[in-house]
Amino acid sequence: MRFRIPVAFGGALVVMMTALLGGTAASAAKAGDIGTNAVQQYTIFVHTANINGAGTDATVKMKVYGTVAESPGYVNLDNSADNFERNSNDYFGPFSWFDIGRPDFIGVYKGSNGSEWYPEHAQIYAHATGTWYTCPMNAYYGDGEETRWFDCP
Ligand SMILES: [Ca+2]
Ligand SMILES: [Ca+2]
Repeated sequence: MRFRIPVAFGGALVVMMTALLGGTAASAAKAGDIGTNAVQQYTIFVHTANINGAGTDATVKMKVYGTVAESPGYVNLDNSADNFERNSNDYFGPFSWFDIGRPDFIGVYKGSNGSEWYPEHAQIYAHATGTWYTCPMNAYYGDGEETRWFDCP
């Protein structure tokens, strides 16, 4: 058993690498044909509201709950830009996850290592189907650590 598990995991990694190296929606859709365990790519977008004091430098993490599965834990949302500033559009990823189905709702964590934050909405892009899913937020996060959940209708 100890030998067989890494072999199966290696197979999953090959699929993941193929999806990453292929990089196109077509190759991702092809990976999606394998079954519910297929690795697919997702990009996360967050728009911070254009209101006074909306921006933050705090750590922000997100978990996406789909109709089939969930993203693997809370994903740290960060890139080389100064993220989550007032009226900013931040894109993260693409992330390679096992197929989650249709994004149903999201959990969004904000750390206490930054000021208040007022995100307007998030969007999840499923590369395999070329579909954006919108999750309205319009939420006020205070200075402290907090996790909130939002539907993606
Ligand atoms: Ca910031
Ligand atoms: Ca950053």
